[in-house]
Amino acid sequence: MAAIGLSLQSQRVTTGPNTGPAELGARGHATMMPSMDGEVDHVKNGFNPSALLTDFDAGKISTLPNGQILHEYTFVVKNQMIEVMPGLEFAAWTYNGRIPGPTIRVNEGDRVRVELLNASDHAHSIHFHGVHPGNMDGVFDARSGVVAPSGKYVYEFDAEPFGLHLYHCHTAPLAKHIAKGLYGAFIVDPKGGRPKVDRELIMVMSGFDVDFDGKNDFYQVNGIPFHYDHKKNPIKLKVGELVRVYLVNTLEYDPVNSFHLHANFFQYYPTGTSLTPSEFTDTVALMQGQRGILEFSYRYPGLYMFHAHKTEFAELGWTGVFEVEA
Ligand SMILES: [Cu+2]
Repeated sequence: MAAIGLSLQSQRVTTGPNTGPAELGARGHATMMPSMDGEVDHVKNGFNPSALLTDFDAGKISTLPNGQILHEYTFVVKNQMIEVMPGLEFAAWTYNGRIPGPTIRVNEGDRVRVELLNASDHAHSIHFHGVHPGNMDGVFDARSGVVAPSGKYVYEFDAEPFGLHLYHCHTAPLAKHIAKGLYGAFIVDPKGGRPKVDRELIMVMSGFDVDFDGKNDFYQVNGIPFHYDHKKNPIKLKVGELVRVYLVNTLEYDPVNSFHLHANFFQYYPTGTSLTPSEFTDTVALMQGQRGILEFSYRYPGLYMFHAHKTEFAELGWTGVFEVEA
């Protein structure tokens, strides 16, 4: 965390006219916290994390001559100002105008075709996790899917293996390209699907380095810090409902992220590549690129936090609440 940078930002986002940076710094960590009150302008941002929770995207579906199901997507990458905290804008790079990018969801063995149009002023790519040929990997040059400004590329491959995966830009400097917002979830369902649950949610964990010093100033799921706070937009559940969370860690700069569920335990399926859970727990730690599927239900009504079990991350935005109703 960048203390100096954050105190300067805090002056802009939360404090009254008589508060200067020196005073903020002297008042310590708690008052350096940006305000949790108020909402960012979701309409201007072009996306709302409450909607992203369930925004699974199968693309344009058709059937190929060989009988295979084809899912077609168009991704546009562009420079975009995102209001990440009330009054604080961040010079982001986005896929299709949102952070995280679209949640691609297909079945194992389906064909995936993603056309990337580069409307920004830097070269970008999409690097998918999963199994595919080298020229679909989005890493080295124009022949493997690195796209110059105004250029385009089509990534196409069969979706495998089933599980929870991710995609992100893989253009140098890599950390910056990811941290500015170029990442998203890629779900490959097993043939026949996973067992039915009552509710499915996607959560992509990341951070924002708003002063560009190579350290995160805010942490969040689905793009906006503190969004799912109990005073803002808690996630409503019902007692007894079986909930499945697709959890992806794309956090840059910090080596480890985590997820902790309050007053409950969940079945955990690392990478989602098995239908048998490997752990029954209330906390998981994930390095960048790691992901897993959580399943749980609440026995009692109430407000229950979920957050990074790293206090600093939670206090800087990676926190939310399930509001469980009877
Ligand atoms: Cu990039």
